[in-house]
Amino acid sequence: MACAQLPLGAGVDDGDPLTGFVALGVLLAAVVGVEDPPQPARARIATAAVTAYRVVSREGTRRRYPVAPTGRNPRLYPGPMSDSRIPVVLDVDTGVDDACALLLAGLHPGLDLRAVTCVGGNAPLADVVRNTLTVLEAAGRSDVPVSAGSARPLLEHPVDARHVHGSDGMADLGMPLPRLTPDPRHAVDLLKAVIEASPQPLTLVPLAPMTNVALLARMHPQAFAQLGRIVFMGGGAQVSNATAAAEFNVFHDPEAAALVLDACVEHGVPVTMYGLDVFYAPLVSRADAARLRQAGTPVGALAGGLIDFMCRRFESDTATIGDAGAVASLLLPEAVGTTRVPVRVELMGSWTRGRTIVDLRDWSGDMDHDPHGLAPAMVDVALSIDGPAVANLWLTTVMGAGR
Ligand SMILES: [Ca+2]
Repeated sequence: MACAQLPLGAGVDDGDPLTGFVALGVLLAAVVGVEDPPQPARARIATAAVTAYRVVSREGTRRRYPVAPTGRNPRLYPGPMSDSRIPVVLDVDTGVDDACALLLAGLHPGLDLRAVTCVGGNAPLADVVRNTLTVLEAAGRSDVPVSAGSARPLLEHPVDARHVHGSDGMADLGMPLPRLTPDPRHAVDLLKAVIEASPQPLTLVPLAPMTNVALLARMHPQAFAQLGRIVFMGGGAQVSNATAAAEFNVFHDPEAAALVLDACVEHGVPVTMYGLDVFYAPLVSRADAARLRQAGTPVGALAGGLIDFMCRRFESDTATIGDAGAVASLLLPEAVGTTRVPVRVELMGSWTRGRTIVDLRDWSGDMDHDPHGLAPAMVDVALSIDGPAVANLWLTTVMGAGR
């Protein structure tokens, strides 16, 4: 039956006569038991749905955004039918899994990596910058500017996670120092410049404590407002790691995370939280790492070394690609299930500071007697994921690099 894959959300309620007709036709076919249309016809139906448009009001302006089959805005979820690459900027604290994310962002043909900004997190800032340049050099992406940003959180003391990521922050692979050098601009200035220079709205992917992003919001709010979307790795609805309550990135700069969510509300920037509820699901194995090394490429050697390190570190036959999953979600939106719900960051609390309060309640209840009310930040929170699909996207991308 065709109804399981109907693009109903696209056409029925957006007032568009074409998609409305298509959706109605397919619905009628489903009701009367007509067989699935042949593949070319199905493709045309999908194409018609994804290219339909509706007017969306944002910040007092009226823009025309294409409407995806899911009813979601394909500016945010371009999907495989998009003809153009997705312009992205990564903010990183490289970091083993940041390195995995940089490889995917730098190598996948569906992404246009415009810049990378660095912040202290998994390792001290100087190590993060060096590691980031090392990865981009291995990926052959010397064209991507890399800037150093904040060495420490807004209020919290600087800490790192070298006990997880190795003494150099990136698996202690003994790689030679990169020949690439960082852009002299501060990360916030680079972010502003890249955002303002882009003819399309950029997708910003913070994979670290959001100190740089918070500073951008405060120092250059007009540039922040031009962002097309933020997809951040951080937080968790029901899973934590840094403490019993909180995830590492948000815990180490909770003020920055709260400020960024607040700025997204103020400026109407859509925001997706790729947190610990899905973070551990995309797994690659020691056998995959061996295949990567056998590829005989700089990318294969690096990627295989990263996975091997994490397998040994956690005494497991598999390792998560971590932050790379957030990047993969841009390319495989259908593989990551999100729910739009209110989110707050706990800034007080004896034992809960840095926790993301993801409001999963049924709002049909009595909200009048909730003294907190609903959080103003509506966030697309990733709650389910097709881990193998995401892991496979990463593997095939890095495996094919440099051949
Ligand atoms: Ca990270």
